Amino acid sequence: MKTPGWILAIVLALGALTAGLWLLPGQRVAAQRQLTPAAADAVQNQHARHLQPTKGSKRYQYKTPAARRFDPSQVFDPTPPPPGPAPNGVREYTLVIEEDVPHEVAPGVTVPAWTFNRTVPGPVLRATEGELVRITLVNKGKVPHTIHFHGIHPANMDGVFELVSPGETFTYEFIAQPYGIMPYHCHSMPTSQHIHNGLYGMMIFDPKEGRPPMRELAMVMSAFDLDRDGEAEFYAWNGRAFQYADNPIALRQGEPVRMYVMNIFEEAMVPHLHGNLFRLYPSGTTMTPTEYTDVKTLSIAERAILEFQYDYPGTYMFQCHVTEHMEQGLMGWFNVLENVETAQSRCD
Ligand SMILES: [Cu+2]
Repeated sequence: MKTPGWILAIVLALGALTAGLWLLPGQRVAAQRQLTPAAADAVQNQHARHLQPTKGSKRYQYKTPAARRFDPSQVFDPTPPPPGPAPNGVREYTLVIEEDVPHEVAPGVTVPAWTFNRTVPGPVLRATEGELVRITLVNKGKVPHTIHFHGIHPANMDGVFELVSPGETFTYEFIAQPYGIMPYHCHSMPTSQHIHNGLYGMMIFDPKEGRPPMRELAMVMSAFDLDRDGEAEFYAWNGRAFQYADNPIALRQGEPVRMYVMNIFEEAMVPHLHGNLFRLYPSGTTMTPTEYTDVKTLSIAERAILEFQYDYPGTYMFQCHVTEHMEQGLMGWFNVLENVETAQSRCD
């Protein structure tokens, strides 16, 4: 009796499938892609490696707004001091350096940080272009420190040569110029260590004529390499990984927002808004936006003003678009609340 062709076809197909299952993984890929077994094994290994979670994502993934894990009282207030003229044209600040201040860098992970006024980053300093800025450094640490300010000022106010010894104070004086976002940080050697330990912050110089009033946010991007292996474990907006994921920032629909952003870590960062684009003012040193976009690569110590408003209510992520940085803490949520008047006018 002759076997029907369709049965033969099934038997052949099953045979081929079984043979395929018995081949070594490398040979199977080789058969599919016509690679040598060695090359196919390399491809397999590559795939296996790419499926591994990153160092940070093994420990944490971003949480939904409901999963609050950071103590709200520990959250760094993203609102900078308000703009406006200083009394008598003089802006005075005192920055106290302390070492080994407990700092919860991620929920449940506390590190000994070096701090200006006990926070990482240090407080946002603000002045109007042309004002005299007077900043007193009090060193309560065990090693010499300085403060180096970005901006235009004389060499003896640059915070590089004068080391302020433990127990001593030093007063810096300079004119706030030009307008823009200026970082400040310790410049004591090894500077990489002093900055990495937490001695950095943002300074905002407002233009004399001021910028249009808006809701304002000041956001420092940084990272923490806890085991000092050259690879950071945590990345953060304002010094704590995931703090604005656990405690979202509430905005109003249609509310104009000005976000001052600075990267103080030694890797490029890419601030990115979801569901929106922003007008970009590089370094904050211009009154006219140069770009309308949703990402901006900030190189080391680079900063920018982002201006935007949300047209639709809802929850939106703001993140670093370096995805590993996002997974390791550099993300948060805007909760955009519906503007009742807007909703009403839409119904009318
Ligand atoms: Cu220092």
